[in-house]
Amino acid sequence: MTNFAILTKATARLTMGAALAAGLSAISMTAAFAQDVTLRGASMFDDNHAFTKTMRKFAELVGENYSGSVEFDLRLNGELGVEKDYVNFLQQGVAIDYTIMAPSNMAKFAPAIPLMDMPFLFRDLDHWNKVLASDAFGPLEAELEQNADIKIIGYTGGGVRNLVSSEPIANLADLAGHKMRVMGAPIQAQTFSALTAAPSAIAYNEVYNAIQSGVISGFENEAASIQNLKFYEVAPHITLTKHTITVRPIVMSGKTFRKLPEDLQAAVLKAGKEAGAFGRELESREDGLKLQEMLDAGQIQVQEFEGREKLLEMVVPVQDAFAADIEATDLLANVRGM
Ligand code: X1X
Repeated sequence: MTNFAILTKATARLTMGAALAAGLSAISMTAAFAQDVTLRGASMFDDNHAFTKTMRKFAELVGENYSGSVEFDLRLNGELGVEKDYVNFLQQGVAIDYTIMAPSNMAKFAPAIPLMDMPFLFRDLDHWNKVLASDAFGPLEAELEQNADIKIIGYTGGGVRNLVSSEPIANLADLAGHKMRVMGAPIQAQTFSALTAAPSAIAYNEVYNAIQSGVISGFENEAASIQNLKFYEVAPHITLTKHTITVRPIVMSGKTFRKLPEDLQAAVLKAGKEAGAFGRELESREDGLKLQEMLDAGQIQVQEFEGREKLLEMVVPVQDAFAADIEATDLLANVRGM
């Protein structure tokens, strides 16, 4: 199969998903007070991706902790769209009940939440673990719940985001003017602008095509997703900027959550927390292995970024200004100090 055929299939899957989901008006839960409940989830990936495995684990754990009847209807491969669609559905309480979502894809409703996946926030995996084991992000969760009626029930993630490009990027000189896609939250574009790149916010399901047609020269992503969606076909050069260790909330629509019986709510909260721990261990363990698999298969070329420390210096003022803007200066200081 040619790359073009793969692209056509994958893009059609992701693009049609939004339209399909918008047409689904039936609430996923059979009835608020009935015994049988069906919860619909969504994943942009197939069964091999850590997000999908984490959502399968979530379903299994809810089943173990709840004596009533509950079914899970997890739609894969972007059948229901991409994260920027999911956030609308969750906020409105239609089409899906739960998913895993990048904080930067929820900025539209909760401007402060992208602080969680701001580039260069975490020093290393230990720091990331420490922050996620604390309640440092509590105020951001509260804002999301209040503004968007979306509830964070656990945290997964653990992938390391790097530059992914059609041409090699070795240093700051190569990065200057580099046309790259970033997620929709303003802090993402601000960060990469400060690093002298030329970022633009493009929907995830348009990235492959935009690189293939030369509209952009690359983007940034973690190994699990590069491999799952075959981005290496159009962008085989990985530069190890290691700028983000992902934080990916497992989220549920507040409208769904409130309709669940109390014992099911308790099971969902417990399972969300435990599935998050499962997913964090899985993705952080697999991250390097997946890079190696792609390298061994001749799908990617990997290089270090010369002078990575300089990037850290360049983004600090952007981070400080963002935190001041969302009145989270203390929160940022607390995270940095952990
Ligand atoms: O860059 C994106 O929009 C996506 O990248 C990966 O697939 C995931 O981290 C996903 O959550 C989303 O952020």
